[in-house]
Amino acid sequence: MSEAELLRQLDEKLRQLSVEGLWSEASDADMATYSKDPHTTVLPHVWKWQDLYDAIQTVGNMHGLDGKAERRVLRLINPAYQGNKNRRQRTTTHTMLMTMQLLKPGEVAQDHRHNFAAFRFILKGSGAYTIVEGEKIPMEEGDLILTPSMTWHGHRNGGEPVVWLDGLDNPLLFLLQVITWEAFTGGLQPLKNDADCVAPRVGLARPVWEKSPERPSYNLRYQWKDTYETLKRLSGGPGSPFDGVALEYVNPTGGHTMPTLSCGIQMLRRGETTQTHRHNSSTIYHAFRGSGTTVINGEKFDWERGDCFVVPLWSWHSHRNRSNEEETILFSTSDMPVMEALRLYREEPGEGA
Ligand code: 1HN
Repeated sequence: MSEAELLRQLDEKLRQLSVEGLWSEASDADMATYSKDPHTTVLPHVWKWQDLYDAIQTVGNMHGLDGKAERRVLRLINPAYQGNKNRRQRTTTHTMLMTMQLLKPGEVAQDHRHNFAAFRFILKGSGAYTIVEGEKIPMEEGDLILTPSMTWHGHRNGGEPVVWLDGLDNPLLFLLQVITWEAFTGGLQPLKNDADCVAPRVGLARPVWEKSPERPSYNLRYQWKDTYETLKRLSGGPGSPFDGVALEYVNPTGGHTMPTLSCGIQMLRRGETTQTHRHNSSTIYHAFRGSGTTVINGEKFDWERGDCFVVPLWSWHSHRNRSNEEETILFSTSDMPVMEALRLYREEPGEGA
């Protein structure tokens, strides 16, 4: 018997024993993804505002929230994951899911909680609010609202149709096989007294009778007027060479927005082009104001107001505001806190940076 045939028989026997030699073909293919640089399956992609907005309006005109779905949500699927059989693996990046949600006047999105973290970034409309752990959080354009892991949350709308983006870390928790989800039973969650809310504990003037371990580990609402004011005031300074006037939404201790997700907002000033860099965290962007071009591994991706796009991990990228008249503002979310917590975070400036 030839050596190849002997090996084939051995491999077959090993397969039955649920073991495999590092010499087998399958392992060879696996080894090809080991290299000096990280290997990602995430593809860069742009989702156009008009396509998403038209689709969510169409669904909104077709049915209400009762029965059909708990949330009227459109999931942004990375082209690389479009073919995945399991819906849980049809995600925006390997670690994050971004969705667009529409809540119409008078609608109630039922309360639930889960161990995956989520946030909302409000795009359009006024008069809706989210209840997080009994705290009523108004949703206004440009606000960032968090629903950290295991917080009860539901949405209500007493105003105009409201559209927002949700960002979630559920693909990561799915991968870790630790996902949990539960519905709130017995109607709607009750509202808390003001004195029990997070909001009066996370500013720079805080209750003296509460010490750090008792303080909330998260903020719930970052209002657009404050965020924009900060951007404007810093816009006369140098900013980051890679991101322009870039801010991270921090938690009350100064750490990342949430343990698994960082949220950011950046202004690219008129005509501003950033320097190229790369890092092993992935980012999902939303063009909140203005228009621009992001070069990802040498390929140009144009985006306009309202578009969303993905920059996969370890890809070289730089941003440009295409307008010489208007500032551009990008909202973003990234899985950087995960890499950092695991001591895996790496970043590199591009040539000439
Ligand atoms: C979810 O619970 C919300 O609470 C939005 O508004 C989007 C996408 C996947 C899984 C759960 C929400 C979601 C979601």
